[in-house]
Amino acid sequence: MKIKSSTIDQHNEKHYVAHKRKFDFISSEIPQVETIIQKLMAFNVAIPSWALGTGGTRFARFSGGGEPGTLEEKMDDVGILHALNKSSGAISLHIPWDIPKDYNAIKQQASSLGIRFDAVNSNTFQDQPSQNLSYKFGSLQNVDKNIRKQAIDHNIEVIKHGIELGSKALTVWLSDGSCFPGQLNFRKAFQNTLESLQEIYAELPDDWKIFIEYKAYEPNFYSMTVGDWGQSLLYANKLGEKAYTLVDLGHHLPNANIEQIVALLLMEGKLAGFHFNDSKYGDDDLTVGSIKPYQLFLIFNELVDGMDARGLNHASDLGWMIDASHNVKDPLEDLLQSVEAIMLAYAHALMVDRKKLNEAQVANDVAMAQEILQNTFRTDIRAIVAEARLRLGGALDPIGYYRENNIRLGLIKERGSKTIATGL
Ligand SMILES: [Mn+2]
Repeated sequence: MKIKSSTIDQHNEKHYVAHKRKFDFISSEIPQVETIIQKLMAFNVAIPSWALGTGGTRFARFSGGGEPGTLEEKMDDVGILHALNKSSGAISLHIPWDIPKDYNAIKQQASSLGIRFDAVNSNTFQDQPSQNLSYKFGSLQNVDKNIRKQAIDHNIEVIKHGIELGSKALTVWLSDGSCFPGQLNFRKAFQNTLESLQEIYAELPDDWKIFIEYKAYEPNFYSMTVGDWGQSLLYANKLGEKAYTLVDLGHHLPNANIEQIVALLLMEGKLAGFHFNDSKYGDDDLTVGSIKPYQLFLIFNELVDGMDARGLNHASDLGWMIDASHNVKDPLEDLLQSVEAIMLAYAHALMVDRKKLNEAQVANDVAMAQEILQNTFRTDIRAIVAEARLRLGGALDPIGYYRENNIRLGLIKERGSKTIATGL
C-alpha cells in the first residue's frame, strides 16, 4: 500500500489554519526557529525491521491483523511511516529474520520509498533451524571454539548482506553471560568475546563501523559479558577506531544517569548512536517518550551540546534507531508516536539557550540552570515539528491521517488478518 501525496495534501488543507495559528505564535517566541526547522528536516530515525509486527512477551503474543509477512511488506510499512512523518527514511535490518532474496529488487523498492539501509543487526541470541551448534551457553564468549567460530562467521555473513544493501554499520548485541555464580570465568569470557570481535572487526570495510551494544541483564541474570557502557567501551577501545558503543535506553540498571553516559561517550568520540525506547521497570521496550520524556530531552540536550562541541553532523554522524516492541498498540501508530517523541526532544534540545546555560553553570547559579532547561521543556513546540514535516510533504497529523484513511484496514485486506511478522 502506498500513500498518495494528493490525500496528504487534502488532509493538510483541513488542518492548515489551526496549524498556522499555532506555528505563527511559537515562531514569534523563538528567534532561531528557521535553523531548528532546517535541522529537523534533515533528521531521520531508522525503523527496525523487527518492530513492524505486534511483539510478544515470554507469556504470549496477541498479533494484530495485516502484519508484514515478508521483507518487502516490512519495507512498505516503513514507506507508510516515512510518507506520513518524513522522518523515518531508514530501515535497520535483522539477519537472519530479514535476509533479502534479491538485493537489486529490494534496493529499488527502498529508493522508490525514499528509504535507505541503516545498521545491519546480527543474531546469536537464538538458535536457527539450519544451524549446527547451539548458543545456549553463549556465542562469541563460548568455551567451545567451534561455537565461537559459527557466531563469528554469522556476523561476517551479516556484513556481506549489509555491503550489498549499502549499509555502513554492524550492530552486535550479545545475550552472552551467565545465570549463576561460578558458571563462567569472567576474564576468559571477556577474552573470548574480544578475540571473536577482533575477527569480525577484521572483515569490516574501511568506511564501516561496528556498534557494540550493552545490556545490564536479561536473558542472563547473573552476569552479562557486555553488561554496561564501561565494558562496551573497553571492547570498542581495544578493537580500534571503527568500533563504538551503542546506547539502548532500556539496557541500564534502574535510575542510571543515561544523559551523563552519553555526554562522556560522545566526548571520547566513542558514541555509536542509539536504540530508542522507553521503560518503567526494565528493558520494557515501550514507546519512546511514553514514560520519561524529560529524560529523553536531557539526553538530547547532551547530544546537541556534545555533537556541536565536536563539529558533528547531527543527521548523519551518529546512528539513530528505534528498538521497541509493541504488545498492545498498532505497531505503526506506536512507531509514529516514537518518532514524534524523538523529534520533539531533538527540537527542544536545539532550542536551549546554551550561552545562558553556560553562564549559569560557571556562576554556580543552579536555580537558573534548571529554569533554562525546564522553561525549554515546558514550551509547546509541536507546531515546529509539524511545520518541518509539512515542508517535506508529510502529514500535519500523521496518526490522524492513518486513522481517517483506515490504513490498518487496508493492510488487513491486502495481507489478511492472521499474518505474523518475524521479529521479537
Ligand atoms: Mn537494542
